[in-house]
Amino acid sequence: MSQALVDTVSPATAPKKARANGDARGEPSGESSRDLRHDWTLAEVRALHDLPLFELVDRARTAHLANFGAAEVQLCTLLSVKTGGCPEDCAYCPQSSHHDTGVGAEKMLNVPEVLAAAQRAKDAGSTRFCMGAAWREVKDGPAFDRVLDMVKGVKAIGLEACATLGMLNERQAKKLADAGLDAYNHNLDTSRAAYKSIISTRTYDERLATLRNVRRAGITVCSGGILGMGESIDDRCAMLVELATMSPHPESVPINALVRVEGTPLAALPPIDPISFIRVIAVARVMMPRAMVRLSAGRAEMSRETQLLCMYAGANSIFFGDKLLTTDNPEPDADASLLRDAGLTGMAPAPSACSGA
Ligand code: SAM
Ligand code: DTB
Ligand code: SF4
Repeated sequence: MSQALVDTVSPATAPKKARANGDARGEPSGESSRDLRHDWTLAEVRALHDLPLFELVDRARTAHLANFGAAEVQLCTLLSVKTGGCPEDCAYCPQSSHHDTGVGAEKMLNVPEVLAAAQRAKDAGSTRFCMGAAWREVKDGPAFDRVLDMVKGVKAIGLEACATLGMLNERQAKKLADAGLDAYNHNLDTSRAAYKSIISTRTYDERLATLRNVRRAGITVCSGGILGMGESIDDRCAMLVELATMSPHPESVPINALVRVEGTPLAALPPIDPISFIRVIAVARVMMPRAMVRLSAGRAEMSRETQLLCMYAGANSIFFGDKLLTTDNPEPDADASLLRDAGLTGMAPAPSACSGA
């Protein structure tokens, strides 16, 4: 990792505008202001989506600049702490035991291994560390207790801690909150209507119930979806309506482009058109102006220009590190060059991430 990028995330480069949504600060979202809407209809979101591209991007940029610094991008690192062998049948996922992808069931990582990776991520310039497990749901017991220790350790290093472990009840969410977890990622993935063609082993309502449990425990909500799974434009808009009619809005909205993995049922789909992808980023930014819109999986197949237009249209976070969970992400040096060439800087750590609490 180049020293120049590490330098950009020193507190001296703290954002001109503080992140307004309370993400990673353990605060309730600051959602009292009138510019936040929770009553979006599919028809108006579709109209927004279909605006001439530059008009849509202008609106997104205005919403972005009202809430975030113009040039700041949060760097986050992902780590799969329990890989493969998952009983769910998510059609996109290389870790499902229903698909023959070459990703086998591995042993869970131990706490020191995870904390060593978290320290490396911090040293490389990341301010958020997200731990993923190929589980249908959290089960009480030693594996969950180990995750709690991982969360405590990641916080002690001074990073925002995020986890994505599948479904969760309220008591388990509370335990994660007590361990210091800042955010829980649980994606809606797509619209309610399209969901059934992607996953049969759990319902959309179960996903929403997990998100409610996360919210009730005081953990910030990270929820978004995947584009390029054969969904319609209305499906994309309907997914954003589900998210933006939550009150408060999710603090984080990851938008993934499908990583087409050989052996999954979606492997032969065409890649999503970059302009279609950028439109969804821009619509998400307009609808949820204070959320972190996270340009997530799929960047390895995107041009530099597509990625930069996503950031101009409101994406302000990327996964940093050469691997996502099981698939490739751009090399850190390539990302450092991308940000440097565009005059973008890594976002400074949120105060709570520095406390070691
Ligand atoms: N097992 C947990 C769950 O599903 O909630 C957590 C891990 S799961 C891998 C986290 C998210 O990764 C999924 O909800 C999905 O949105 C995303 N994901 C998985 N495979 C993907 C792929 N091939 N392309 C893009 N995103 C993917
Ligand atoms: C999210 O929305 N995308 C990340 C994170 N949340 C956990 C996961 C992407 C996984 C891509 C496929 C893989 O690497 O296995
Ligand atoms: Fe399992 Fe999560 Fe992959 Fe679905 S997305 S198969 S729940 S690891």
